[in-house]
Amino acid sequence: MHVLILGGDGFCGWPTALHLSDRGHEVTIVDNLSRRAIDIELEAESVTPIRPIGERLRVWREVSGRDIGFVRLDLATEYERLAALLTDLRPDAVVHFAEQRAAPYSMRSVPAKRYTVDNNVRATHNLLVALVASGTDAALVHLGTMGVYGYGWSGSAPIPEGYLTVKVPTPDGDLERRILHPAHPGSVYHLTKTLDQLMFSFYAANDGLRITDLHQGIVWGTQTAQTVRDERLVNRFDYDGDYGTVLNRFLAQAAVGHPLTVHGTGGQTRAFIHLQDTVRCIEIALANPPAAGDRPKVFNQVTETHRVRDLAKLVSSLTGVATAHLPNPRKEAIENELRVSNDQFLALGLKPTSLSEGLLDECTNIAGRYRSRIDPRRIIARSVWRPGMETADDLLTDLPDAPPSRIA
Ligand code: NAD
Ligand code: USQ
Repeated sequence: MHVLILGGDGFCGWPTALHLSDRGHEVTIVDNLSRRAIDIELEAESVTPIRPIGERLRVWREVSGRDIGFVRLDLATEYERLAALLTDLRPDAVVHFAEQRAAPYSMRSVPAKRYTVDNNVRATHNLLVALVASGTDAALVHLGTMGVYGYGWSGSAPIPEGYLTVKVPTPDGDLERRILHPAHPGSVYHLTKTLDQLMFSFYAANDGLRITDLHQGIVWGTQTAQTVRDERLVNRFDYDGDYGTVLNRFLAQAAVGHPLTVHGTGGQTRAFIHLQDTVRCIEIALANPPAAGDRPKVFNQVTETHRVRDLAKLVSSLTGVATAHLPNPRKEAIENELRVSNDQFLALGLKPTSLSEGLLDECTNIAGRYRSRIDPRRIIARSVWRPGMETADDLLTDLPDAPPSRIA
């Protein structure tokens, strides 16, 4: 199968490209390298020393004997080139990762809010129009987010996979309808993912596009079976206040003895998945597309749920580093329960990697090994959800020195 990986230079896209190439698929990466440009803007770097895309691809050829194509293209602004590419390559499948994906970055300023909406909405819409206009009959798999459902909305009922059955009272009795789960975005970034969902519903119904939307939880971990094959294939690991996600951030903080930055009480419960399971889920989704005319298929791509303060406690117990409760820069529920249905992936053969299996390896082989690359000034999250919200800068100066990390 020829698969286009849009956003294939990124944290999830790069290991997916290698995984699918290793499985014998023909792979072409499309990326505008905007994520690398944002690193320069934020003066923050991946903890792991990621190599330029050209070198990554040469090394993959050396270690696997397989070629991966690369096209530098901006999906949001280069529609004609995108349509021509689809006409030229006629891919069997397209995996769409190519969006600005950090909630804090999307809230940091007016230009960042506008960029996130312009980039994400236009990228997705250009792709959908181009698939139709070029007559490309490819299965489309998109990386969405658990955050489209919001947190705390559904009480103790598990969050269903994309759709909800509702009863509408009418004078003639109740009508039963299956509707897209109501959207409760918690950031401008998450808002763009809810808009993506509507676009998918429309193009599936109107044009018969075959679309799968993966509502993914927070991805943790860095490496997969392919990225470990040569140090020059190493995957990205973000730890900074905008792009670092909570568990990876705690691991990086522990590696340099920085107190673990729990926002508020740490009562926020979120869904997680290991990167190795992400690439496997995408392979499963590609093998099980909906039929033309079906509504978009939605999978909840998560394997575990955890409360933020419990993650901090776990990392603290592994490393000896203390926890700090900081003012929460976000506008989110202080505490929430979260139960998520993920039956479809389990039924299709996913064998989840648990936190207990992979965490120690991450501590030592990634965060510990590359700790000299961590800049403590990039750790505190400074993007605030509302002007005037308190940030942790002042408070941190009052913190006692953390005991030294036990990471070797
Ligand atoms: P990332 O920022 O590391 O990768 C995204 C890639 O897309 C980058 O290489 C970037 O250069 C590229 N890109 C962005 N806009 C583009 C455009 N207009 N044209 C071409 N390329 C463009 O992000 P990631 O962590 O790999 O996330 C990938 C996808 O998965 C995102 O859509 C994100 O919303 C989703 N997701 C990620 C997580 C997570 O924890 N990382 C969790 C749930 C969902
Ligand atoms: N948090 C802390 N301390 C930190 C960082 C985060 O307590 O140092 C808290 C946040 O306040 C939040 C939770 O941890 O309550 C999760 O934050 P996060 O930055 O790990 O995740 P989030 O902003 O939700 O975004 C990430 C990815 C995004 C993806 C989303 C999946 O960046 O691309 O869509 O996870 S989900 O959360 O399921 O919507």
